[in-house]
Amino acid sequence: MARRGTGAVSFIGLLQRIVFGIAITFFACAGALSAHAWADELPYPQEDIILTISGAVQNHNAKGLVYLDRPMIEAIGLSEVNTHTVYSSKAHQWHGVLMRDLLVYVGAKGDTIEVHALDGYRTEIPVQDFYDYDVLLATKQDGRDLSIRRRGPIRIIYPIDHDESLLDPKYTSRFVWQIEKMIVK
Ligand SMILES: Nc1nc2c(c(=O)[nH]1)N[C@H]1C(S)=C(S)[C@@H](COP(=O)(O)O)O[C@H]1N2
Ligand SMILES: [Mo]
Repeated sequence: MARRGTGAVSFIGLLQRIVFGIAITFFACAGALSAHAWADELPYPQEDIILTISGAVQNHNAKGLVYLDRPMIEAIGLSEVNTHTVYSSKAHQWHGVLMRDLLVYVGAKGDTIEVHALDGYRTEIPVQDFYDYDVLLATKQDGRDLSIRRRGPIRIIYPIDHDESLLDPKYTSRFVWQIEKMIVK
């Protein structure tokens, strides 16, 4: 009787160990999987969304795309450039994030960016431009946040005062203002 009892206890003990082992394995795998999923996650914007990036992007904060607010864009790292735009009468001081840094942040895997503006304007920009030149996605002009009225909330600024060849219409059509959306292709 005592023997059978011990046998029953050790059988239950073995069962417990097996169940425990399976549970440990399950949680370890689940942990590894969620850690992997987490690596692709970007924080969700806390303020007004001013830019949506979709298409061939590896990092997301919504299904298949990235929403960004001004603080998120600026947190990538602000650079500064002093330059005219195509038709401006004087040079301005621009602050913004380098386009190549923004593309790294979202994990862009493509060679072209389709840029859409609030006025319906749309154009394609080769990613190569962002490695050939310090192209900014500007959030500030002369120290002030860009408003829609002042061609914001964000606009692309090429350093034309530093390289005259950028005044070619091939490039000037890429100086998109009032940007709302980018699609990586
Ligand atoms: N949203 C938007 N961006 C745009 C355009 C436009 O019509 N809408 N025109 C483009 C063209 S063709 C040129 S030459 C430059 C002129 O920019 P600027 O007036 O700021 O110098 O803006 C570019 N960006
Ligand atoms: Mo233009």
